[in-house]
Amino acid sequence: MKLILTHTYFIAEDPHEQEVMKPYPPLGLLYLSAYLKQQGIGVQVYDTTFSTFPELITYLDREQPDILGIHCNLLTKYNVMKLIRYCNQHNIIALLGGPDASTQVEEFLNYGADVIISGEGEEALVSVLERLEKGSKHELHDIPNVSFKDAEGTVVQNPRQASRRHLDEYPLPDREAIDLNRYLDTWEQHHGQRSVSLITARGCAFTCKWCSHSVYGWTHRRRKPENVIREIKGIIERYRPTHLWFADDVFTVNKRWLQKFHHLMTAEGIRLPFECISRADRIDEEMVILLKALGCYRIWFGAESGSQKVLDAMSRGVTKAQISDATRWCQQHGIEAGYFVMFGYPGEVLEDIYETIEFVRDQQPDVYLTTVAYPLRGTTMYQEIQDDIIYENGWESHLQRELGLKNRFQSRLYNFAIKKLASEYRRKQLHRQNEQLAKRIYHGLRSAYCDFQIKRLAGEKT
Ligand code: B12
Ligand code: SF4
Repeated sequence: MKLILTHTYFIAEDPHEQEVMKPYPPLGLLYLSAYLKQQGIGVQVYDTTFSTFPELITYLDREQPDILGIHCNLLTKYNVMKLIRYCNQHNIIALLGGPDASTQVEEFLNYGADVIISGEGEEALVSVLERLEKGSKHELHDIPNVSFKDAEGTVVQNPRQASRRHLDEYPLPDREAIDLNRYLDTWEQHHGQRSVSLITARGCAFTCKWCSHSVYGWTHRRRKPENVIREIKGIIERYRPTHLWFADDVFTVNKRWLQKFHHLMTAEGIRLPFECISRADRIDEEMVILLKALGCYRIWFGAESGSQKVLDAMSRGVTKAQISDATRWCQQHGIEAGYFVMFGYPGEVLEDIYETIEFVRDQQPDVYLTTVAYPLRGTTMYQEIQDDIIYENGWESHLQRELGLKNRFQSRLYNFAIKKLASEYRRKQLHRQNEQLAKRIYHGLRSAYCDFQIKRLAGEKT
């Protein structure tokens, strides 16, 4: 049976990414492709990032697969739905996987998907393909992590089972299955760098309540440093990158691993600029020095909130003092500190919002990104506030991040909070540099205006 894997994320439909232009390929699909090929199963990957929906359809019309494997994440649901319809009309088995499919099994099956694999894909996918080759898509009862409809049309969700496979047993991602140079060229054109992403681990055992664990649960498995270095050497030889991104949830989670990785990379004479994500409680000054020696130039921290009360409510397990220390170590040793900042977590009140603004302003990370919290299925946050979620229309007409929450401020208030933060941050930066009085005055006025709006909107909850 002919299998095509795809993902339905199109830069052409993403105005935000069109400004950022730092695309990365769908690593999950590349891992699946490598594993299938290793098992002697034929597969093609259609990478949609630089394509369009009509081009994808033209390709499918031409290739006429028997099975279409679709990666679903939060942003791509509507396109996935369109593709399910296409599969239904063309007698193609619509097989879904990835984080968003894993938590909306019933809805996707009722919409027309044939099979859903929740969690890690490799082994379940091979079992499903073997079964489809011989039998029916309605008889998959004994394959863990698989959901489908039986012959009577009843949704069957087989039990979830975490993979115990050591990650080094999996082949390296099949980057040759797609045109990776499109990514590298885009990076080069917009940022003067050629960047490749890779992962050294799967899963995260920490308990931040808003974070999706739909694929790997609360498990954590790391590759051996030797195996990672083999991949890096191959990437360097084949793609000549000038930049790497370790796309792990928490790259610095294991100090001994990092020490060994540093030792081996130094012995190999490999040093490439890279960025990664850490946690302020999983880093110390010695690790910052090692990271710098390895080429790290930016570390992202989930600072999230300047209110310890909110951090604790998130079950983040990090203190403000730890975030402060980590920021200082990074900046002292020539690494940029990046923050993820979250507004609107349930229970956050106006004082917490102001504390966050002040905290980020005073810490002066080199860069920061903001989000307004949203409830993802399967998360503890979702379970805790289920009754507060506002479903205006049916499942088909919203993305999970578009859901409103009762007992929270209006989204306009958060927009002003984000603007106020930007002005406060910039004003402090200019003040430190003792520069541009006119701009400082401008940001002071803008901040005061946002303040006025925040206080005006604070009385109106959703
Ligand atoms: C790297 C990363 C990014 C990168 C790169 C994305 C990319 N092109 O790969 C960037 C920064 C761009 C990004 C952006 C976003 N991300 Co992101 N990201 C990640 C991260 C940290 C790693 C992804 C990865 O490579 N994993 C490793 C591979 C091997 O695992 P995998 O992709 O899950 O694939 C396995 C299984 O899912 C399954 N599988 C996957 N696809 C398929 C398909 C089929 C047919 C089958 C059978 C199986 C299958 O098999 C694979 C191998 O076992 C994950 C968290 C995580 N640890 O996975 C979050 C994560 C995927 N991101 C998430 C989110 C929310 C986003 C954003 C929506 C954030 C935002 N608000 O903008 C955007 C969406 C961007 C987009 N382009 O669509 C959520 C997804 C939640 C959800 N329900 O969808 C995650 C899970 C983070 C979290 N813990 O909450 N992200
Ligand atoms: S936010 Fe980061 S540290 Fe927290 S659970 Fe998710 S991946 Fe782990």
